Amino acid sequence: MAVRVCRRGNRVALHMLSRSVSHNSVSVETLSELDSHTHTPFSRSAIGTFFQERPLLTNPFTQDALLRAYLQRHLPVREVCDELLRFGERVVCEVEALGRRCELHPPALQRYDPWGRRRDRILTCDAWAQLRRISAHEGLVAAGYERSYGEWSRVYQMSKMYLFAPSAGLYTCPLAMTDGAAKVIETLGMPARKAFERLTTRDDKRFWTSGQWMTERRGGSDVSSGTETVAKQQQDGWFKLHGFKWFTSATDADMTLTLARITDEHGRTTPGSRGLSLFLAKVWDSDGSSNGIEVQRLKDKLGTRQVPTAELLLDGMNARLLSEEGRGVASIANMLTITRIYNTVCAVAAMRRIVHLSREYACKRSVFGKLLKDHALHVQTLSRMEVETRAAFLLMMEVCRLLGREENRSASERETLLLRLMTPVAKLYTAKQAVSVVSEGLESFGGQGYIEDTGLPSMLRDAQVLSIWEGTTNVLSLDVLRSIAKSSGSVLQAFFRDVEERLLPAEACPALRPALASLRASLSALMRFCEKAESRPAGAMELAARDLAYSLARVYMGALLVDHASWEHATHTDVYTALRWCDQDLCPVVSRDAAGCFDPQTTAMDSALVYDGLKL
Ligand code: MFK
Repeated sequence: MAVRVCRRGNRVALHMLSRSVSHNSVSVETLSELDSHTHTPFSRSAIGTFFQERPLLTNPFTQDALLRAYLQRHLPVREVCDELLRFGERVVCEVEALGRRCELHPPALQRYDPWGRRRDRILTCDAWAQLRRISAHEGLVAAGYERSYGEWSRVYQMSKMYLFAPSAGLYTCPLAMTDGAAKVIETLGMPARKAFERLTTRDDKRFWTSGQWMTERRGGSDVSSGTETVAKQQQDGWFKLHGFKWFTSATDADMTLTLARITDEHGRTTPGSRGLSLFLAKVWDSDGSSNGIEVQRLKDKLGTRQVPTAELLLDGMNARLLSEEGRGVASIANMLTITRIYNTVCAVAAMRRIVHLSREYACKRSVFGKLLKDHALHVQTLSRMEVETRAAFLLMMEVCRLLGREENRSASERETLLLRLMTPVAKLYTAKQAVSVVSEGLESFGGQGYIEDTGLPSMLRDAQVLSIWEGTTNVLSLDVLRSIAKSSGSVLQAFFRDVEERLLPAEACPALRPALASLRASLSALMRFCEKAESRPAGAMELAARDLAYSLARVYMGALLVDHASWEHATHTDVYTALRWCDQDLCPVVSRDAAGCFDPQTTAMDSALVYDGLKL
């Protein structure tokens, strides 16, 4: 057997050449010629007879015991169950293949037409268009606004999204921004009713998706000082925007929300957050030409290759002012809440999908004389992935439930505070879990997990973005501090009360005692840590921000698992999950504090360690 390498452009094709040896004569055949020989005994023995069965994707709704139990407990409506069962089937039979096609046929930029005219067309594959149609018909955004299930509408909508996400080739990205834009328009009192109707319709001919253009070259996190785009008011009241957007996701969107600084009659702008206003603009005109936008290039990304992400020069883009002047960040924050919740849903869905495939594979892969599922150490690894996934699932659902209650105007003050606090906590924590669980999942397939055309590696690439876009882990940890400061600590009081109440029913369940004890000890330690916050030296809370956010996440997830395990129809598995979750360090901010990690001198030590040996 020999290998011939052909180079065409950047693509390398490997051609296997088979040498069929008959005594002294060697003849060289191509692979296609070889195919016609596959029934000869010799070629069969060369290939071998064993072929590993691949992991099979089956209906993700029927496979998900916790999703079904959660709905049975909180939303026991027959039609919801039937709908998710049907949709789960569609995901397997239709969406999965479309998502894969999007990965294999990434978008391209057609900058010029054959006659040299500038076009700036973003070309996406037919599968991307089909996912758009399915999203509209299935009401993946619309369901959040139809509110057919009252305060449970977001739980219903996000259950569907959760089934859709891991198969959908990142079409959840435009859907997240579309939902976020609808939320902003609704919160601002419907200043753009027609756009809202298009964003939330089930009619695919009328359906619009939206972008969210916030990131400029000076900063994706520091939006307030990094935004250079200016908006000049025109005589008709509209604005022309000039600037450069460095990362715009799903740039094939129909419209976008974006931030810019309004200039006064002398061309001056107000610096910082107070100078930013929110604008709505159509991206493309009806003839397909862009609205004063030049697409500089498409980004060459590690993952999310299915999604067109572009650098854009705004060169007189027509836009209308959506927010009050200077209220851009506060107004777009409503979009961030929605996209961060979508991020959470996608993270949990990615974990669920890899666990689904890993456990299925373990039933058919045999090594060292038995199936993987009969190797206790392998099953222990899968079990740990399952615990992470279940904890993340309950946190995701709780945030969706809180959002639904707020939108249905049935949220208590405590629930509103919890939604504000737990949105960044859920986003930052589940994103990190997803990278870790998906990575572990790939390993459970051995070398096959590293092979591109199994479809597994793209799951890890796509998971990696979850902790980056929509605010990195540290930026969101600082957002947690912002929510504490802005509410004068009320978000923490809401958190402590909520956890305490969730633990009460578990007292009647002796099996949960170790988890209960661990959670109560962690909660008390966390309260003491937070009480001392004001007396800490300047900068100490910022140093503690990430560990604080992790502690809030772990304690809350533990409380949700214990709450679920105390339910009258809970299973032994539910109790076991809660116990396993609570045997970790639930409150790293307290243990790290005890180790002196937030003392003033540690910053100098951290810096000395990081820059040890750096030659400038
Ligand atoms: C699969 C799903 C994925 C979704 C796909 C989406 C793809 C799109 C990709 C992207 O667009 S990524 C870009 C995402 N960018 C970010 O997430 C920005 C990250 N940076 C931050 O979040 C900063 O913290 C922030 C820009 C908000 C800081 O801005 P400022 O101006 O320094 O914040 P400031 O002054 O603290 O707050 C201004 C106002 O906003 C305040 O309100 P008031 O004026 O009424 O006091 C804040 O309370 C409010 N605010 C800020 N963050 C908030 C918030 N309100 C509610 N929730 C928040 N999270």
